[in-house]
Amino acid sequence: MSRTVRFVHAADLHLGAPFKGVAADDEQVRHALVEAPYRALGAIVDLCVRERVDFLVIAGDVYNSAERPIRPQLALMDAARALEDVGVRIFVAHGNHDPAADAPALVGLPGNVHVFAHARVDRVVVERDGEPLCAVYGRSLGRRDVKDNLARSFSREPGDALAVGVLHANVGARAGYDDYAPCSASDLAAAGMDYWALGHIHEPGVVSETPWAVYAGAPQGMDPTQTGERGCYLVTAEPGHVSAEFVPLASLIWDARTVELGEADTLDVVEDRIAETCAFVSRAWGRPSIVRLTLTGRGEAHAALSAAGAQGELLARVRERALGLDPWVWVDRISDRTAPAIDLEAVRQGADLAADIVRIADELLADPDAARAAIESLVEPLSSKLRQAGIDAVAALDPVSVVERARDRVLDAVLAKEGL
Ligand SMILES: [Mn+2]
Repeated sequence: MSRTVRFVHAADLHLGAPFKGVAADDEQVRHALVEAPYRALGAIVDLCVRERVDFLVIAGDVYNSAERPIRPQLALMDAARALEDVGVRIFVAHGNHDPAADAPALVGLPGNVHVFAHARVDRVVVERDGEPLCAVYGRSLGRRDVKDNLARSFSREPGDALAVGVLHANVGARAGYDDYAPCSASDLAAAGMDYWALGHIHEPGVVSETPWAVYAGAPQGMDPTQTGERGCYLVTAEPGHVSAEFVPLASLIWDARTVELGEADTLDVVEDRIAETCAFVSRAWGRPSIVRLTLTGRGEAHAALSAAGAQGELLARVRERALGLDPWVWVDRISDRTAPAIDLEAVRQGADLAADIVRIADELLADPDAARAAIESLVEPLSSKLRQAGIDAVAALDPVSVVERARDRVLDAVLAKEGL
């Protein structure tokens, strides 16, 4: 009889999250945002069924708020019933968003659900064919701002063939997250678990492999900063050996891209460049996505974008084009970080550092042989090695464009320092 345990580790579902900070006036986008956490829960259930796992653990923040509105509670009940039908148990530890104390239970949960207590660590033994298989230890946060080190209250019993710990905690004082149930990786190691199923940090990631301690991350990115793939972990464990595989499940991807507009001179070219980026995002994820764009580069586009009303029109037009993609892309925001084109003639007339740079470049541009010699002198220390490798590093270069690019790069740095 196999002693191998398989389970899904999820966390931070935030059912009922309002998605603050996104101004999506498109009905399709708003609907996708509201539904995304529920779709993630549905995808977790599908994964449990497909992989025929023994159990599911949810390491806190199942609900987005302590009030726990009715729809999130019904959604968890539906998920639990679906898993009860296939004999999968669910272990839930509450987190800082949905602390265990004062939780109004408006909906009854089926018998396959175990919610961990908050006053102490609970231990539940999962059996197979009447034999103990794995002990699951867990502790909920009793209130939002728990400052105690709860990891230290966990301790494996000597007879456990396998032990899994479930906790919503900030391990290693991770910046950007509230320091609730703070603990260190060595506190986790001291408890003797084979696998720590952690919640709280929305970025998925492995904290340690000895023992395994993993943040599942939110299965659905919750705001524009939670970019990229999100999901949960599928864990396979037997005494002495654990492996964990990240499984992507988000129905909606947050993305942030930079659009370089150096060569773009007019607004229509800018629009096409942005549309190309959106088409790339659509293809890359293969799912609906919400993107924040930053426009960069020095050139004529800056003047076009600075014209009255230009950015509002541009946003409306690219939104419409990106929503027409399949899968669609919603452009949440466009930030203009472009800089004005450099008026070389005006700089040349000056007597400052920028003028010196332009004059040195002018001399090289007037004499392409001198430019080529200057570039050759740069690679001179490597010339014999390059020859041995059969590479002629200079022949393929156009000295004029090398000098122009170098000039513009240095001027960019100088002018940026002067705030231009
Ligand atoms: Mn959370």
